[in-house]
Amino acid sequence: LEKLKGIFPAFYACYDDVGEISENRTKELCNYLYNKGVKGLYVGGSSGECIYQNLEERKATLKYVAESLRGKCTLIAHVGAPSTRESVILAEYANELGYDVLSAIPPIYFKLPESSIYKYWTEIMNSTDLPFIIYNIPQTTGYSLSLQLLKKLLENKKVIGIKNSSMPVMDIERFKAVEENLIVFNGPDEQYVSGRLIGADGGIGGTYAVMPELFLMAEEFVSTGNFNDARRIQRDINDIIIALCSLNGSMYSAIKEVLKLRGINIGSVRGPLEPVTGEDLNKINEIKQMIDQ
Ligand code: NAY
Repeated sequence: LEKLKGIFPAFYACYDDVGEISENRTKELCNYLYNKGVKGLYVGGSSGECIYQNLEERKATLKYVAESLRGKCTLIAHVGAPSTRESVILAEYANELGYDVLSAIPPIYFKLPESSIYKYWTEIMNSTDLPFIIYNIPQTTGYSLSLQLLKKLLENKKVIGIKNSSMPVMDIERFKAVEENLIVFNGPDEQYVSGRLIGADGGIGGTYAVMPELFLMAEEFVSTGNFNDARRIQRDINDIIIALCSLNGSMYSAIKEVLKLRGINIGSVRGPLEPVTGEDLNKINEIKQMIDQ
């Protein structure tokens, strides 16, 4: 399980200039992050704009990432989709491609009982032999993982971890209290250091890929017990996240513009996410400098 401990950027959707999935750009981003030294990637999640892509597009991204990095670092495939049927198709495909681990959000749109959520995750798990990471992100799905459902899910040995994006860091501690060996990933990037101190084994985050150096440094400081420096890096990270979120357009668009200045062009975002425009585009360079310092 060592291969699951550390920094896992949530991989971004990589589009060409007309907004189609780009093989070249996907592979470029893979190499960029691999060369920075990340532990692995979380592919096709929120930051991958999975919610705005059809099945074929999601499969294409899974394939290009596997072709670039399979066997070189740990690849986690997010396969959550509106229907169980599509989620299972993605799970089986990720398995064929050689992904190491599967993960999924709970069902979205309809508010379903825990029995349905249990069944949904279980059917995904039953479709392959791969281990599974629960994705808990109440602020977007409306469902917050209960300890009761977690205990029930843990009867299945395929459940090896949780990607926890809920805001209370205490949730990480409570999940660990249920099962110490469970791998828990910190979700909110603004709380990486606190998440680690309360028990997270590493993190999966939407802003890691635009500033991998900073998260790798924060992790280094935490794991060597250098907490003052860890806190200092967390402050820098939070200044940058707040700046990324302060522009018109979506955070992911701001991130993609910064990446362009860093030499990585992965296109823009898909509607309804809005691109950064006008005056605010001029602020991108300042954000890049905050990262480079
Ligand atoms: C994913 O699946 O792409 C993620 O890991 C995204 C997790 C992000 N949470 C949300 C609500 O989007 O990393 C966080 C988030 O981007 C970060 O904390 C900045 O707010």
